[in-house]
Amino acid sequence: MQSALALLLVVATVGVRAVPFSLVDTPAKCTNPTKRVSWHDVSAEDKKAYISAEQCIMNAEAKLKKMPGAKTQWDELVGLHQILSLQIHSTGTFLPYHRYMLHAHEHLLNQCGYNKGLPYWDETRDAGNFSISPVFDSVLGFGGTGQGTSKCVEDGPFRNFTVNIGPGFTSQPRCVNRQITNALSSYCSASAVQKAISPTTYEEAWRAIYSGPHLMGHIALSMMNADSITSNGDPLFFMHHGFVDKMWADWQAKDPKRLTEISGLNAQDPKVGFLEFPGGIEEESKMWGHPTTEMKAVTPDPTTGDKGGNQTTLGHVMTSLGIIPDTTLENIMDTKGGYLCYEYV
Ligand SMILES: [Cu+2]
Repeated sequence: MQSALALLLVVATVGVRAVPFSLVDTPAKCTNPTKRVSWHDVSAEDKKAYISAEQCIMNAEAKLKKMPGAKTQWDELVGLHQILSLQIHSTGTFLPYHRYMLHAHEHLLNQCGYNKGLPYWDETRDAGNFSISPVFDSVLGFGGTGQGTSKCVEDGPFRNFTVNIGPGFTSQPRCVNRQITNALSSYCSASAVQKAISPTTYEEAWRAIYSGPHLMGHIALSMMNADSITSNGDPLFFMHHGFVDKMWADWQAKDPKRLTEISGLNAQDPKVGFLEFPGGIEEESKMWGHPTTEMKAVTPDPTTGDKGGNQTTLGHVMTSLGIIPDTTLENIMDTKGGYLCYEYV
């Protein structure tokens, strides 16, 4: 009986292995996770390497020719966020998709020679007084608050840099801009984070993270005029979203069952749109317009992998339009699951 069971297991295992994967992402084992370290604790040498890799992405010519208006690889990353913005905000895919996008960003950094773990910004350490944070250093950071009416960042490594995507669903060359409001940054405190990751269901947790420290951080930083569609034009966006991703990872770490727990819509309900704005998509489009025909032509079907339904499932297929291969949501649930292999320290 036991040997029959063993045989059955062998057959089952071989059977699973024999299934051809249509997606290029057969998870390997994660034995030595890379460390994602807060910018405070990154060495000067690694900060320089990260910044110069970021500049390399910004200077690299666009190669996918899919994101309308993109001239550089940075523009392609911003264009990706623009094209998917009505699917990945205020939905169940918000946390997983931004985790996947950090991974796509990491791939571009790797190609530009940066091979350490992705840094992030532990905002709890600067909450209430963001402007003193080392992330705003003009040499070993992202430059400070913007100047003049344009709020262009005029110091630091990105001061002369042009983003060609945005605002909203347009493609107009503009500076990296931001505006720090210290008072609002207190909503990114350790206690605010604890509150955001205290819910017991994924549905409540993503909403608490989204509307809590995630949203408040965006408002406190006002990156790219706080444009919900293209705020990732500011490289600081990825520091903030590492912080957001850590919140999800910390929530998941409280119970192993949470590594398979997913729910929520896979695209915005047009009547609701962004949770933080009233009126739904039509009303909100007065701020940033509509996706253009060219954008619509490359916008993925948000139900792909979700059996055609509007609810996010583990089978949900995430695409970066070619920056990295498509993958399933299941593969990115665990930051140490093999497809991904990192941890926040
Ligand atoms: Cu986003």
